[in-house]
Amino acid sequence: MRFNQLFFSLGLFLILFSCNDEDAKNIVKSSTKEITKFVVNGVQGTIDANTKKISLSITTPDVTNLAPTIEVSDKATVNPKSGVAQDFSNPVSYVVTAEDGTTTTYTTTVSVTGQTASSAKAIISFVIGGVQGTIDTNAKKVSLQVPSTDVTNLVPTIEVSDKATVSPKSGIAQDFSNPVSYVVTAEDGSTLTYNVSVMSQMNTNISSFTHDGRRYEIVQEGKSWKDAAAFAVARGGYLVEINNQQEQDAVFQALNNANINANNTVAPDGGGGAYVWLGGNDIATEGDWIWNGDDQGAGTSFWNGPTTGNVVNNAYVNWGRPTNGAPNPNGPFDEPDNFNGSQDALGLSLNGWPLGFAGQWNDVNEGNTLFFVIEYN
Ligand SMILES: [Ca+2]
Ligand SMILES: [Ca+2]
Ligand SMILES: [Ca+2]
Repeated sequence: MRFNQLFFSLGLFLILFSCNDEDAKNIVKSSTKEITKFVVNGVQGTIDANTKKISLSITTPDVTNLAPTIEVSDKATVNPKSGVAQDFSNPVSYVVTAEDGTTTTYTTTVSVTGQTASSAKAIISFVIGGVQGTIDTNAKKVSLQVPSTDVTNLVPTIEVSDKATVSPKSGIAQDFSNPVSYVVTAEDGSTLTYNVSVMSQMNTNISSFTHDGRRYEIVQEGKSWKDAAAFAVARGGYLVEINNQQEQDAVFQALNNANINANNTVAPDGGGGAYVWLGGNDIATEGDWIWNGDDQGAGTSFWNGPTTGNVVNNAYVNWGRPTNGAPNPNGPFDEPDNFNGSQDALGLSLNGWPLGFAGQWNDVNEGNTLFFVIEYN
């Protein structure tokens, strides 16, 4: 028994000893650790063995959930594993571990073919203190009224098109005493400049009324016709365009209720009477009276010719005349007389003049400093 036992132990010892010896001598573990193939959606990646970079371009626009098929050197492993989905919005690192435990890292970049840089560069929203600006995308203008009296230090929150940037940036305080230019740059580098006008709502010379679902403002601040139109546009409106008797009556009634000091809005060339500006003029072509309250130069014609002219397309007119009450579109009218050859802007009389009654219209010189009425859509 003892003999057998000894032999068994010796044999076990020899077996163990000889195995260890063989391992050490003959088995050298592989240090090879390369990615040999990297495929996403059937597209084979380009593998740079020196820089350890893999790049490929796919047509699928969404790169946030792609599962690549990866092949590596014999006996090596890769992490993350082949077939496991990854978000390729940014380059993804793959660590390859060789049989001998050494590692190397590949960086994989997936791009989307056919995707051109965006040219979108609009201001989508412009907000100051909770007040949303009115954005005119054609004119590239933003206008808003804020409750504060001081506009010298206001912080706007600006939203622009996807992938576009804006300068000055959103959240940066600006002095809005004068319009401020904001440049929006699209992803493709193209730019657009917006002009932003901010006005204080506390402008005490402005009162408002509504008619037929529309808002109007009476501005008791004397301006030339063109300056008045610019002021109206900056507020998001236009000098009032009176299209029918109801609108005429609503505007005239509101003017009568506005406690206007007639001495502060006089047109000397309009018989010395008091007037407010309406949105009509014949500045472009003498005798061609158009509604042009935003002063964009074009508008709907409502009268053609002098006092003996004609209504255009059944438009409403209320020119000065010998009688009060509702106008007869065929006249007779005493205006527009283009007095002194220099009356191209439309005034509504507050207190009558030798050739018309209060409420009626007179062509007067556009340089007069008059109050005015703004209409909003
Ligand atoms: Ca109107
Ligand atoms: Ca004229
Ligand atoms: Ca006149």
